[in-house]
Amino acid sequence: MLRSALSIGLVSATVLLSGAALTGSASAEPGAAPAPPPPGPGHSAPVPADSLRALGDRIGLRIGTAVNTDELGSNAEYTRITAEQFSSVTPENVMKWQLVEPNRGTYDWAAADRLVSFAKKNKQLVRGHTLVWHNQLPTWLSSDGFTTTLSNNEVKAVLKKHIQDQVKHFKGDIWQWDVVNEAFDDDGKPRETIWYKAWGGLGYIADAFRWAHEADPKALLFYNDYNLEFTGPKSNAVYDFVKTLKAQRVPIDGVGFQGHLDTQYGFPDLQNNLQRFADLGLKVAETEVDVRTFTEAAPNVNTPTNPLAVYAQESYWSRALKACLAVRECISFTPWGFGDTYSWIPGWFADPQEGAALLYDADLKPKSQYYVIQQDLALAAGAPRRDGGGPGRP
Ligand code: 9MR
Repeated sequence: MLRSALSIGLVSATVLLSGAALTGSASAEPGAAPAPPPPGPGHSAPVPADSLRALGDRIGLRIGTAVNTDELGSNAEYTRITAEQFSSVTPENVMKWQLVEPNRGTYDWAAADRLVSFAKKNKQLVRGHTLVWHNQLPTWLSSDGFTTTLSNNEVKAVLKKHIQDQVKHFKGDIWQWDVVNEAFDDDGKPRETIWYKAWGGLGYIADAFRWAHEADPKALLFYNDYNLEFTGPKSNAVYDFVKTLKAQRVPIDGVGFQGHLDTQYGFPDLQNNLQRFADLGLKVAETEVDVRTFTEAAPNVNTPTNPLAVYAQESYWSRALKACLAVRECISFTPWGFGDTYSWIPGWFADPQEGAALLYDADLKPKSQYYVIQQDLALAAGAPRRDGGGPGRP
């Protein structure tokens, strides 16, 4: 049913476009609506009524994607899908410290700026990712996130400058900032990163949120991590920690649940975790969802070894979305990219091989997982309407 609705949607978009191209100046008749601009790199395309973004809009839920900025603009199909299907974008890499300040004191904002301007043209909001992390740091600062040649005072000074400069650069353009990413280990202990060591504890996190808030008081500020989906030592530790941040009036607005799921593990009690964090007075979001499964060896890294695995994947996608739908404070649902070719999974989980984790296949064709999500959104009109505001606070 929805499959055919989708193809009808695409057909009408095509008709609309070719009609505009054919009529040209004829559309300048008195009273006629102006022809929509042709889709292309950086140009806004008409949003199909059955797209994920249009369906999510009906209940105020932003459907996002991580974006590979090398493909955006250079790959027409990738660009079209980014514009048509998603109402929020997250730079997969280009706002990370390693990329914005590869040489100390010299910023390169070019790729991130291009994404922000694409988002404006396409009426999308931006999740800024990420200000404080132990990965993808420039080598002048640290090659592993745990050791550095800088003194503790220098580390503190460079983090403050980094946050102030980056948040000011994008001031007014960022809806949600992942201020701090992955500060806890799976056992619930703080990760002993260069930040932890310089501060002698987790004090860097409150400072980071305060500096970010000063630089852009309207941006929503998030703590972001993986495996918060499951109740356990990590999720409990982060829960207790953000509760103390709230008690200390640190300007934290939300918690991001990355949602990197795998069919070999049971589905987490995600809704319960989203709700208990929301009950602390926080917004929540699913920020990096993918659902991996065992796949064949290279070059078929996105072909599941078990043909039945797709049913587990469909179920996990659906339940991950429904957990967000059920929690009013869940303001965005963001898969970590949309084409299996661009996913981080096959490269990272290669022994044993896993892959096929996203909603679109290696040829950028929607998979059955896409249609499940589309149908869930189409049926979600009765879910609580949410208001994530944006950019900035509601
Ligand atoms: O998808 C990102 C990949 O291209 C990078 O090589 C990798 C480096 O660690 O980071 C990936 O994105 C991560 C995100 O920034 C934070 N959560 C985990 C994501 C997957 O590793």
